[in-house]
Amino acid sequence: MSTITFTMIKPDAVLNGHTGKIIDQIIQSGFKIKALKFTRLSNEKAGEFYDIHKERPFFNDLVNFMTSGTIVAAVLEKENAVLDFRNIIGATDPQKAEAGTIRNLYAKSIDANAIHGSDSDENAEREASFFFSAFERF
Ligand code: 3AN
Repeated sequence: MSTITFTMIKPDAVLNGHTGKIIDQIIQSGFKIKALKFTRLSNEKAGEFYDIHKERPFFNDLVNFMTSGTIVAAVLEKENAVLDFRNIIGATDPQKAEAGTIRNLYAKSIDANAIHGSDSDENAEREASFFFSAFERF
């Protein structure tokens, strides 16, 4: 059964011109793009998106970084989408990300780590509807 995941190409990767290569890698890995847009997060929206990390010491840096420039938000569909996508993006810390993963190829540091991927089906749904209406994702 097809399931969805949600991704954002983060400001560092967009700024460094990696958007096209990253989208191509996602498609070549078997994901279907259901919705896609270039956009930018306001402070308020980023705070809401990362609400689960509110108490973490890196929360302010994370919000500042994620609002610093253009991002690319997308809803992706595939069997086993959440886990398969986390496998192609690699570990949160790019130093620990496996060779050939998106973070291994394009990320510079743990905060400027090129790309986001949902961590559960429930969060994928929440995050996708945070950026796209049901009509846009059809
Ligand atoms: P992932 O994006 O791999 O699911 P999360 O959800 O634990 O990782 O963290 C969300 C984001 O917060 C990460 N993508 C990263 O940008 C940032 N982050 C996580 N852990 C740290 C950390 N120890 N120091 C700085 N930033 C962090």
